[in-house]
Amino acid sequence: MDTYELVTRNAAEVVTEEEVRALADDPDGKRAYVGYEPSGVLHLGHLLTANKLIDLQDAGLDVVVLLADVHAYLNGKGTFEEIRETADQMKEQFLAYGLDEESTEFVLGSEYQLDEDYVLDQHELELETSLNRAQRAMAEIQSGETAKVSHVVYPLMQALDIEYLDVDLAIGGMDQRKVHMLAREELPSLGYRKPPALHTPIVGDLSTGEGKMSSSEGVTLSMEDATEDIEEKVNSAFCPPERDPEGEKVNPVLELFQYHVFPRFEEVVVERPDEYGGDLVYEDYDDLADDLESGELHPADAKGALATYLDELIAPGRKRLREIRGE
Ligand code: NAL
Repeated sequence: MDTYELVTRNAAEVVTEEEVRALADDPDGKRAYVGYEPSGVLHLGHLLTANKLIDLQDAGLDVVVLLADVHAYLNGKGTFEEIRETADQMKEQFLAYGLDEESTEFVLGSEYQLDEDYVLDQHELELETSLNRAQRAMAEIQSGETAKVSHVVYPLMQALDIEYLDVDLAIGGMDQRKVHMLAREELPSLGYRKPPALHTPIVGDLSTGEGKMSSSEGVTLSMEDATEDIEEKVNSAFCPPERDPEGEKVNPVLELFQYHVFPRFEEVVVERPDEYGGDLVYEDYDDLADDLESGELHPADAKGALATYLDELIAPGRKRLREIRGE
């Protein structure tokens, strides 16, 4: 796989292909970043962007992980102290998951977001941006309840962070795209660069295949899940043998294979007794998806293999979390 392919595989959107190609052609010393509101436990949504960070490290880029404590505070996630405490746990789980320690820099937002230079730039962005624009940028991030003034400050700070962390590529789920578009439009008016961005897909809820999978709504998997929890959730996951004719519902079992399993394993073995045709071995996601659709691969067998691989991915973080908690 060439570097550009590795950098962009499984991306839902690349902004722009030309800019990202230039980075892939010369990755040495280039920095990509992603930000997370600190939370005590990582779930599959975090791991999907983490897989992209691992791709980028394999491609030779350095990675910056922003533990966005001030953003979590602005988004009503708890007291500043509570949020701070979870940031370190989050870092430990990312490292256990497989981010390369040498080429990953973890930064707390509050390390620079309260400095005078930053705050004055933030206020300039506030002056440059309409309320409507900032609200639209935040619409997919904020989860529902009445918008507060903090919710329009949030996307402006997220945009400004791209400049302050001196990064060459912004990574995020598709729910972050409007913040990145705002950054591309507004940062140049402060004399800063227009940042390239790469967006990962949002994986549907495990039980229905609809909406976004997150810890707050629907069924997801997290670093807290025991092997049996993973088996149970995967076994009850929505997995229609045919693709939805209207194309509306996605198949979460296939999505998990595509975005979580195949990027991290050379091959996927689906174990089957000899009387059902024996083991199936896949090196490629499309072959597995084709077999599921044709009936060659039964959903129950696919789910069994999926649970095994997901458990293997989650195991090191689960162990680390238990150590941290003294369990
Ligand atoms: C991501 C988040 C918060 C702050 C950031 C700052 C810089 C870069 C990325 C950032 C979290 C993200 C979310 N908005 O919805 O999870």
